[in-house]
Amino acid sequence: MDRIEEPRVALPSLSRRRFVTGVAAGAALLGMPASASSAVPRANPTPQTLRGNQFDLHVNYQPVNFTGRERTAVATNGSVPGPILRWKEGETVTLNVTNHLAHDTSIHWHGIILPTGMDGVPGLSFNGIRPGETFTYQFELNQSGTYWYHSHSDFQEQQGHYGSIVIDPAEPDPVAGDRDYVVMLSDWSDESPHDIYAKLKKEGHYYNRRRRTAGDLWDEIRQKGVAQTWQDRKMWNEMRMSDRDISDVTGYTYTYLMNGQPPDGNWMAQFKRGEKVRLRFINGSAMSIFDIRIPGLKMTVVASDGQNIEPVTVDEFRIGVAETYDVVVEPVDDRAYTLFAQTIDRSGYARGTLTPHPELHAEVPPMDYAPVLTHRDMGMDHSGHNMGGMSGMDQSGHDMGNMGGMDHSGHDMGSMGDMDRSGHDMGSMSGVDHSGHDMDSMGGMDHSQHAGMQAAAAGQYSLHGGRPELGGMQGVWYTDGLGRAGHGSSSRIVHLPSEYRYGVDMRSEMPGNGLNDPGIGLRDHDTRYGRRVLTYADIRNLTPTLDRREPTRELQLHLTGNMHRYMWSMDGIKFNDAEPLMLKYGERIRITLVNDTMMTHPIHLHGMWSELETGDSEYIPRKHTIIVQPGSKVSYLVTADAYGRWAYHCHLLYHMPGMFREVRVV
Ligand SMILES: [Cu+2]
Repeated sequence: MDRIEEPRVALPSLSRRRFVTGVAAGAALLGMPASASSAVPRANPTPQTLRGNQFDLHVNYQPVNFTGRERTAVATNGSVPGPILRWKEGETVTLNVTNHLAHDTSIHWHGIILPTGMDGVPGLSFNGIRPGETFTYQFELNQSGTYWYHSHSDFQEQQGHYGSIVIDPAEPDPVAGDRDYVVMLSDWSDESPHDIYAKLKKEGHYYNRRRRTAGDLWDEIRQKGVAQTWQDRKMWNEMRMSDRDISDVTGYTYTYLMNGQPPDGNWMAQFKRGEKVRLRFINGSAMSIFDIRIPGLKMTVVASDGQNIEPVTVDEFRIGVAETYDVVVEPVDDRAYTLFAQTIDRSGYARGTLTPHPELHAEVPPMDYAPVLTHRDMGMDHSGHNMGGMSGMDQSGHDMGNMGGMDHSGHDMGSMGDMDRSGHDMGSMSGVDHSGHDMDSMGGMDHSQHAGMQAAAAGQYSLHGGRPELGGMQGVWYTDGLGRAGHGSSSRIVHLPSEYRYGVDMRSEMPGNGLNDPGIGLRDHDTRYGRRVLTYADIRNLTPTLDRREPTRELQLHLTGNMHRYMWSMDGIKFNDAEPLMLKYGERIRITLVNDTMMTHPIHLHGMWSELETGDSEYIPRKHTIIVQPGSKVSYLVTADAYGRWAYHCHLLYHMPGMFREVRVV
């Protein structure tokens, strides 16, 4: 079971010939060195930097070797990542994208504000690019900064179809840098993405090698005795949860890349002492959230998602999938520094070196401790609540692992066993009414008491059978988050009807505020390591908010899922069953996202800015991708200034099929 299977993608010789032809044509057009067209390169081709306003991009199969084994990637102009596209604000760019694959492809220009027909989402924006065809994208650039592009077709992004975009500002750049480097982070697997997805569908924990082991079991028995251990294990198993579910896909299969180089490839950037070096970090991963630091250097964060922010100096920051952060560093010593990007679950890292001399390297630090999920990540923020019935639980750390250490003495564990968990899993956990604070009521919990509330909520969460009609004005115009009486302010929760279905396994009872929280695994880095970690609350736009209007309505969406069945959705409804979210052209709305899962989801709205409400309404940062932490909520403002059909989804590639909505501006 633990063996990594061979990917089923194998190139027939005919395809290979076609691939070679394709690259040769691309090389000729772009003036690439002839060696790039040799059939099997020894080293992986490195991304070129292409400048100007006319580009010919070729999407090709490309042999690559990131792990010691040759595999076939989906490349752009023969490299993974694809070329760095360097544009200029105010210009109109034309991009001819030719598909040399055996399947449809597409390119989405992530974070670029453009007409919907140029956005590159097959089925919403256009029909996709068929094999052998060329599609011409053309749009005007009204922004500057660091962005990226990637396929929006199938799982091609995971296979290498992504690259960086840098748009130089029309006005002088407020960020001064003597050197300017793109640092594209990504994750590569020798397994085919379809195999990975199939394994996750079968077993959501497949790639999680941190689950409790037999050794842990004996330790637990030594500490707590057989009876207690058995009881605790039984509870966790029945909930089908693990406090170690931080990432779905891990270093068990992934090799993490920095500008296309695995850790031992050691991507290098040079500087001279005293120079200001601008590093444009882009997370082009399929599934990996990174925590970045450069031991020995402070980083001044100057831009988020391409937009200039008021500079913030930190030691470490988290970058969600699809986010970008620009930082400036000023090394004063004549020594090398390691660019260190460890994954959120600490199952691996990407790494490179910033150095004054190519032969000078820096130490690679050990990874930090691996985090475990806590009550806070379940949206069960019990601070300020009387934990009566859970009296023995160690609340200081809110460590779910310690939940196993719950002191059940004095409680009737028999009734605990009576807890009706059929089909409820964590839903029933979050359904516990803590106002009673009584383990007996936990045991005797009866969902029938929620029936009235279900009915009340039902009007807002009607479930749709089959795929909705996409024409006309049909859609969901209004979801009033306030309609769920009691949610948020009280400890009693209201269940969605869908929560009783198999697609949703938990619900955040009292979602915390995601702004001040550096996130799981980073919360004690200030006290433990003396590192200042960036939070969303630190981010203020450099220039004043453009649209000062108050939002006229609020859209509240829950990010939902079932880890065990590996189903992801919004409001318990997956994309195929959902109607579009309707926005009226010109209106300003507030979107509040509540994360009812234990995963960190980076949510991306196409076509319009997501103006993150970090506290100062005068300087709201504009983002294209927003992390919503487990058990937390976050809100942002959107001005619906772009007609048409737009994608709105979680940017974790394997969450995307379900955790996706069409947003339609009419
Ligand atoms: Cu997600």
